[in-house]
Amino acid sequence: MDIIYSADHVLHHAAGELYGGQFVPPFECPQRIAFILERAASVGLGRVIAPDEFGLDPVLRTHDSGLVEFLSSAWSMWKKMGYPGEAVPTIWPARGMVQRRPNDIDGLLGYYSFAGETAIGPKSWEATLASTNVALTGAARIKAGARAAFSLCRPPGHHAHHDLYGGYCFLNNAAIAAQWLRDEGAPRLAILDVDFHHGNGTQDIFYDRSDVLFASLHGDPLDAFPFFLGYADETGRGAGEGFNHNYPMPRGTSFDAWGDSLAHALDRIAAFSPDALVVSLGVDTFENDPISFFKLKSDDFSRYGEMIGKLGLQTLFVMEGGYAVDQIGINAVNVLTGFENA
Ligand code: 5XA
Ligand code: ZN
Repeated sequence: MDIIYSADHVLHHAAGELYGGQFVPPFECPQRIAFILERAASVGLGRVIAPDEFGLDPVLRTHDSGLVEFLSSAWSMWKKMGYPGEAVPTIWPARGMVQRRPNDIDGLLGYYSFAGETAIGPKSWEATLASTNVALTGAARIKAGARAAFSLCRPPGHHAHHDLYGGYCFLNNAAIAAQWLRDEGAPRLAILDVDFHHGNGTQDIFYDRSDVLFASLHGDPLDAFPFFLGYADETGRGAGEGFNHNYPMPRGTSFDAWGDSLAHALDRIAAFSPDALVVSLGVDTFENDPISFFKLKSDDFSRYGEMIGKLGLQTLFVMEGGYAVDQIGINAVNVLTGFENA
């Protein structure tokens, strides 16, 4: 399958994130993508293709214009304050406070985010747009009839809500790609999120809709980021009731139980009979991932790629998380070769 890739992802390279009370090098780093690309080349996965430019219109079909305007101007506002470091939020409109958009950059960072680990640097916005173009170019391959495409996105996207960023995500690449396919005439889309973390942003974006089914397999939010969304009883709202499926799983989950959840989610997707499938592909379910708690082994990624392939749907894979950098290439590419061998 074709691999869509932009070297501009390196423009976003935060100096650090707050983790465990310390400022540490971010787990979400440019080397992740280099390892995946290298592994894809070594197994001959497919051609590497540069993204096309789609402009902001497809982004604004999915995201709030206030968020987009904020993300595009946050760095210059931050620099005007004379701050020495990167732009990170330190205050949020929490319970009991007013949800009112402030003027000041420190207030805006909190207003438009839901978590504090995602630093904005001088070129984060450029990298974000490139990542979204990578996803959209993959979607265009699917529209053109390709059986599958791999959008090697970075920064990732599945945590980004309609009007919130966080969890290393600024714009929701998978959601934007799915909406674009809808707008280009596909009546029904399914999004399967296999990242260790719940795809809270994707859920938020499609929660009221029956034309995009969302299924997410993830660490139980009682114990895992993003903590405040991703429970099994979140099943959709209004017209969207019954089109949102969460599979939270406990610490130590291995492929036996994880694969059962996947089989269940795939049955639901098959019953929905979508025109195409978008997979939010995070490989932080791996047993050695430094910030997650599932126990999948490298071979398990091949097994589940094959399960997804057996659905027989046109499938766009959109890269999300995965922080065991030494094995990220093997694990991500195992999913894709498993899919192709189905
Ligand atoms: O899928 N999401 C992630 O891998 C990022 C989690 C960020 C936790 N602070
Ligand atoms: Zn993740």
